[in-house]
Amino acid sequence: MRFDVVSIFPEYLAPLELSLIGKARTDGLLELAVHDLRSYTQDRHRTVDDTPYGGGAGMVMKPEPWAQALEDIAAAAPPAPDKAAAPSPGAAPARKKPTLIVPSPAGEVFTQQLAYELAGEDHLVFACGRYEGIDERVLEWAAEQYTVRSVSLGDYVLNGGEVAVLAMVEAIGRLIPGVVGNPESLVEESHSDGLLEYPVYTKPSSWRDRDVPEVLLSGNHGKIAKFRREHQLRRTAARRPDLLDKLDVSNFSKTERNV
Ligand code: 6GU
Repeated sequence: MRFDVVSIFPEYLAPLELSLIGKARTDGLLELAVHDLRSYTQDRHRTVDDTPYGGGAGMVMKPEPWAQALEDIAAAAPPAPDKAAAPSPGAAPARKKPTLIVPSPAGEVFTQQLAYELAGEDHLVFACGRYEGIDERVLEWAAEQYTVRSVSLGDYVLNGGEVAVLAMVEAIGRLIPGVVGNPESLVEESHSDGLLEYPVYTKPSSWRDRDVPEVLLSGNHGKIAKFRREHQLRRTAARRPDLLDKLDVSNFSKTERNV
C-alpha cells in the first residue's frame, strides 16, 4: 500500500517515521512519501494562497500548485498489481483510481469502518489544506483521476489537515496485515464491534486499597467474557449512547439488553 501526503509543512509529518508506522515503512509493508506543496509552484515567491472571491476572512489555497502536485503524484504511482489478465494483448492492465483524501472539518466523519475501507485501497493521497481551505474546483477536477473524499476527524476545528493525516495514516496503517504484530489485538479493541473496550488491569492485584475485579483472577473464561461484555455495554451506554443506537440489539441476549 502506498501513501502520499502533500502539505506546506512537510516537517509536520515527521512522526510517521516513528513507532509502528515507521517500522512498517522500513519493513516494506507500506510506502509513504511527503511532498512540499511549494515545490509545485512556478512563481518566485512560491505562492500557495490568495484572497477569497466574494470576500471574507482568511486565505484560500490556489488551484495551480495543487493540480501540479496531484497530477505528478498520480502519474508516478506504480501500476496496481496485475490481478486480472490485461484486456487485450499489449494493453496496460486497467488501473483502479487512487483515492484522494482531503481532510476538512466539513467532510464525512472518519470512523473505524472508514479506516477499514481505506486500508483495502492500493494508493491513498492526502491533500493537507491550510487557511480557509483549497479552491473547490481542485476537488471537482481531481475526480477525473482520483476517487475524492473530504474527511473530518470530528466536530471541532484544527488549523490544517496535517494533524488529521497523522491520525488517519496511523488508524489505516495499523490495519494493514503485518503492521500490528499480534492481529488479535485488532479484534478486541474499541469500535471493532461497535462498542467501547472493556476496562483492563494488570499486576499487582491489589494496589492502594484497590483490588482487581475478582472474576478476572478466577480463571473462569466464560465468566470473564461475560464480565467484559457487560462492562463494554455499560461503558458505551454511559459515554457513547449514540453508538448503541447504531447497533442491532436483536443480536443481544435478554440480560445484555437490560445492562
Ligand atoms: Cl480533517 N481538518 C481540519 N482542518 N479540522 C478538522 C478536521 C480536519 N477534522 C476535525 N477538525
